[in-house]
Amino acid sequence: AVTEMTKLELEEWKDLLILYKFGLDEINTKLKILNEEFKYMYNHNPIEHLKSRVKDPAGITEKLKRKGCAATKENARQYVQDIAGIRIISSFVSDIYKIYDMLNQQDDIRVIEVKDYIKKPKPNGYKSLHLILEIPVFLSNRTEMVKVEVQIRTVAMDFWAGIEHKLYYKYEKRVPDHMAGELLKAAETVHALDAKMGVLKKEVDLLEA
Ligand code: 0O2
Repeated sequence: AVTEMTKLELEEWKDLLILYKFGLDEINTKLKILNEEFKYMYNHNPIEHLKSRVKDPAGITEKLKRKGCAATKENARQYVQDIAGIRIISSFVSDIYKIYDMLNQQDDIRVIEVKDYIKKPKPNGYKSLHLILEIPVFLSNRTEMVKVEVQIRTVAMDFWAGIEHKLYYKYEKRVPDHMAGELLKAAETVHALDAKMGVLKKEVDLLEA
């Protein structure tokens, strides 16, 4: 009976979640074009790789609970910004802002929020550029505006975030002090590595110019 219930609940979420899947499809196509055009013009891919996902209903209702909201689809649309999520990994910090500029320029994309955890990292050392975008999805009988959360970070930032995320959940959101200290030191190393790679990239660009 439990699985039947779950199946029924899942059905109810399906029509909402498919909208977010379409939103991801739209942004993914835009990113693919930008990456290919950039490669064609400058012989360099600003996107190393990317991953996208639609949050599952369990994840959405859990987030709503955390925010003190009832688990309705209306609340999900209003309060959960990351139902559709894309994580873009770049080689260089400069690429991150290039991708942001390119998305920001597109007429049909509305940038709702920018959280720059690169200029202002989180106290634990977390770095990434977070964007909440809104994009129209053209359906057979209407147009829906869909929100997509985009996280853009370097390979080094992503390596750090992956480890931190694991520790955070392993220790049930209370990472022991000595480990938090090590993570902060590692975040400084990430910063130093990204800076060094940026300098090397500039030199390579000069050689190629
Ligand atoms: P999970 O476990 O990845 O699903 P909001 O989503 O707007 O309600 P918030 O915290 O204001 O909440 O948004 P923010 O700061 O933009 O963070 C959203 C997502 O960024 C998180 O999703 C994480 O994926 C990632 N993130 C933010 N801070 C950290 C951090 O310190 N370490 C790591 N590893 N990732 C981080 P979730 O749903 O909160 O978490």
